[in-house]
Amino acid sequence: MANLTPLDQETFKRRVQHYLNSTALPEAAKVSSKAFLKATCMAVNDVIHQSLQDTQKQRQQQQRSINYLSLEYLMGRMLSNNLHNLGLFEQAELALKEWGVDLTDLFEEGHDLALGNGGLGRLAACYLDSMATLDLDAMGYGIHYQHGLFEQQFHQGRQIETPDEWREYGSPWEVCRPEAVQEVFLYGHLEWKIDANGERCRVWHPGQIIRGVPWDIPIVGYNNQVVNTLRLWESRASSHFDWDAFNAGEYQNAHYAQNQAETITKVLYPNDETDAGKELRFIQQYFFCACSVKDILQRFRNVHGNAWNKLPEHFVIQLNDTHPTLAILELMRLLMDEHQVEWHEAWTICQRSFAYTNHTLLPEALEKWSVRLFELVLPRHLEILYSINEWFLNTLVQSQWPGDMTKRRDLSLIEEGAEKMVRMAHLCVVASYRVNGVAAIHSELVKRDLFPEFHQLWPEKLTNVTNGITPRRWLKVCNPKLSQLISQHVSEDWARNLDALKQLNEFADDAIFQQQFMNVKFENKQALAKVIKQLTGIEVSAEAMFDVQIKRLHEYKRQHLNLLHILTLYKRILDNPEYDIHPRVFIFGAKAAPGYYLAKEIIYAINCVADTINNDTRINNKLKVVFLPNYRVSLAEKIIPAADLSEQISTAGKEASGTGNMKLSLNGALTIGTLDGANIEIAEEVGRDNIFIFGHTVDEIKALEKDGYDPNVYYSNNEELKFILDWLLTDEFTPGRSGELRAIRDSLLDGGDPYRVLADYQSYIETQYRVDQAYRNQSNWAKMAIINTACMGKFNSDRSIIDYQNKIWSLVPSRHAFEPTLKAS
Ligand code: B1H
Repeated sequence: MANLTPLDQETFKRRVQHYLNSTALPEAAKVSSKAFLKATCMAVNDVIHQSLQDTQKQRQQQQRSINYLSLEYLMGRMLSNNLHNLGLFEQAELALKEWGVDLTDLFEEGHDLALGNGGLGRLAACYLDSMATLDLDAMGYGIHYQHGLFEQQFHQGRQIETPDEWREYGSPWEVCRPEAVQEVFLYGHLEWKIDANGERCRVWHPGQIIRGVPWDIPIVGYNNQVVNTLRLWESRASSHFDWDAFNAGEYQNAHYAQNQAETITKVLYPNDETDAGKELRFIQQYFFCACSVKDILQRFRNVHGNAWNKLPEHFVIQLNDTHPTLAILELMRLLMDEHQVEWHEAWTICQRSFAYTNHTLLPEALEKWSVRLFELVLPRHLEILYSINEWFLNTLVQSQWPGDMTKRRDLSLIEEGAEKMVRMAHLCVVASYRVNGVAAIHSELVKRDLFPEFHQLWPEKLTNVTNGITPRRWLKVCNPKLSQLISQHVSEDWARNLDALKQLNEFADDAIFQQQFMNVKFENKQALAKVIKQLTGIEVSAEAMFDVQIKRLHEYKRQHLNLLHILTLYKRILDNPEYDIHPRVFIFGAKAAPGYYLAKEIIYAINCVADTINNDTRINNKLKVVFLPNYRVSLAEKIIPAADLSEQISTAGKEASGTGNMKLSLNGALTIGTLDGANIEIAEEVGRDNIFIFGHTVDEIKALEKDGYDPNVYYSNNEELKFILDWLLTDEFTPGRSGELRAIRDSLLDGGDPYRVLADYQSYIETQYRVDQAYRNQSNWAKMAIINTACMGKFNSDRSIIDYQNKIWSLVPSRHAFEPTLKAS
C-alpha cells in the first residue's frame, strides 16, 4: 500500500486546530472535551480516508471479495483503536498535551458503537479488524440501528433499560453514501406475465417500497495503511414526504409512511441467543439482506458486467449465523427475476457463493419463521424457497434415502405442524458450500447432534474455524502497561504475530519478570478499583483476588452457580469468622434480555447478596461483590486487564466457543471453567496445570440425562448446598421481604435445573478452593498467569481469518459440483 508521509505531532496539532476552528463555537470560553474529541476524530479521519481511497485503487481485481453479512457489530469506541492501528497514538497524545488535554480522558467522551448483543457481534468486529490487517478485500454489511443495545442501570438492584443514543451528537466515523442507496420491496402480490422473449415470468407487485441508505464506517488495518469498509443500512421512506397529502392538510398521514419505514432500523433486538419471532425483526433481516445483496451485485456488475455465472469466482458471502439467511433467497430472486438467469444456473451460483457460520446449538436460538409471514411479506421468496425445497428433497434426499418419509420430514426446509415454519438453518446448510462451527468441540457437536444427516449428505461441507480475538484492541490498546512489558521481552511485533508471545515462556520462572508482571496486574487492579468506586460507590482493595464473570446473562452461562459459590463462602465465614480465605472481589458485568425473567431475577439476587455482604462488618472485608452496570466493550477494556480469575462456567455443550475466555487469559487471568467451547482449546494451549477445569463433560452431562436427572438428589445429599438454597427463601438478603429471591431456587429444584447447576456445584466449590490455595503462592500464580499470556497465540483473530481463507474463502467449488440429477419443476 502507498506510504503516507507520517503525521508528526505539529501537523496533527494543526489539523486538530483546523477542525476546532470549524466546529467549536468561538464564544465558548473554553473548548469542551466533546469539541476536542470531534476535532481529533476528524483529524484522524483525514488520514483514514486518504488510505481508504488508496486501498480501493490498489486492490487487485483478482482477489475474491469477502462479504461478511452480520446483523450485529459491537465496535465499541473507535478513536483509540484507530490511533493505535494507524501508528498515530503518540503524536496525538503529545499534540493534545499542548492544550493541556489528556488523550485517555478524551476517549471517555466517546460513545460505544453497541450495534450488537454479545459475543457474536464482537466477533464480527474482531474479524473486520483482522481482515483489514491481513489486507483482504473485505466488506462488512450490517444495520445502522438508530438505537444500539440498551443502556443498563440498576434501580434498587433491578435492571432498568434506557435507549442507547450513540448518534445523539452525530458519529464522527460514519459517512453517508447517497450514491449507493438501494430500494427494497415488501408485501404485495404475484402475477404471471409474458416477457419480451415470449416466456412466462413471475412479477412481484410490491405493496411497499423502502429506501436503504448506506452509512460507511472505515475499518483501519493494523500498521499497513489498509482501510476497509463496514456498510450499515438505514431504512427510509421511498419518497421523503407525501407533499400532496401535506398540502391537502393531511400532515399526520404524510408522516405516517415515513415513520413506518424508519421503524425498520430503529432498534437492535436485544435477545442474545433467543429468537424473538417478531414480524419487524423479519422485515429488518430482509431489508438488510436485500440492500446488501443488491449492493454486492452492483459492485460485481461495475467490473464484470452481466457475467453472473462468474459471481462466485469474485465474491463470497459469509453468513454470520442464520440472521442473514434471506440473502440466499434474495440472490435467487434478483438473478432470476431481474437478470433473467435460469433457475438451475441461479441456484448453482448461490451454492458456490454462500458460506454459513453456526454459533449456537441452543434450540431457542435456531431461527424459524412462519410460512404465513413469508406469504405476507415476501411472497416471491416463499415461492423460490419451495422450489429449492423440492429440488433438495426430490434429488438429494430421495437418492440418499429412497422413499424414507421420516428423513424427508426431518430435513425439509419447512417444518410441518399447527403452523408451518421455515427452518432457516436448513436453508443455510443446503445453500452453502461450507458450514462452520466456532470451536472444535462445537463443530463436532454440529456434525454429531445438530446436522448429522447433512453431514452424511455432504461429508466435506461441515468444518471448524475456532474463534479468535484481535490482539490490537484486547491487549495493545486496552492494556498499555502489560503491552509495554511484553514488548521489552519479545522481539517481534506480537500485536501482528501473537505466537511471538511464546517467547515469554522463558521468563515464566524468572522472579524479576514475575514481579513485573504482577506489578502491572496490581496497577491495573488499582485503576479498576477506582472505576468500581466511581460507578458503584463500593471500595475494593487491589490486594484481593479479582474474580471476574463478564458476559451476557443467561442460565446456560450459570452466573447463578457463581452466586452459589459466593453464598457458600459467606456462610462458611459467618459460621467461622477465622475461615481462612484470601480476600476476593467478585466482579460481574452482564445485561439481561429485557423479557428474560429469570436472567433479571439473577441480576437482582446478585445485587441483593452484594448489598448484604458488602455491608457486613463481620466478614472483615474478606468478600466483596460488585455488579458493574452497563457492561459493554469499553467497560470490558477496563475489567479484563485487572482480572485474576476468569469465570467460564457454562454447562458443557452449551457455550459454542466464548471469546471473553480468550481475552481474559491473554491478559494474564487464570480460567476456572468447564470443558466447553474454546475452554477446551485454551486448556490444550496452556496445559492442564495452568487452568482450573471442573464439572461434567458433554458426554457426562448426556449420561446424567439418560438416567433421568433429578436435582433434588444433590439438594438432599449436600447439607451446605441445601442450606444456601433454602437461604434464598428467607429475608436474609431482602430484609423484611422473605422469598424475594426464590425464583432461582425454584428453577433449580422444581424447574428441573435445566442447566445442571446442582450437578456441577460440588466440583465447582472444590475447584474454587484449589484456586484460593493457588493464589496464596504468588510466585507460582504469576508463573501460571505468564504462561496463559504466552500461550494465547492461537486465539489471534488473524489466525481465525487465515483459517476462513484457507478452509472456505479461497475455495470456489466447481460449477459441476452441484449439478442436479433431476430437474426441479
Ligand atoms: C452466539 C448467538 C446469538 N451464539 C441469536 N448465538 C441472537 C443468537 O439476536 N439474536 O437472535 C444473537 C446472538 N450468539 C455466541 O457467539 C455464542 O454463544 C458464543 O459462545 C460465541 O463465542 C459467539 C461467537 O461465535
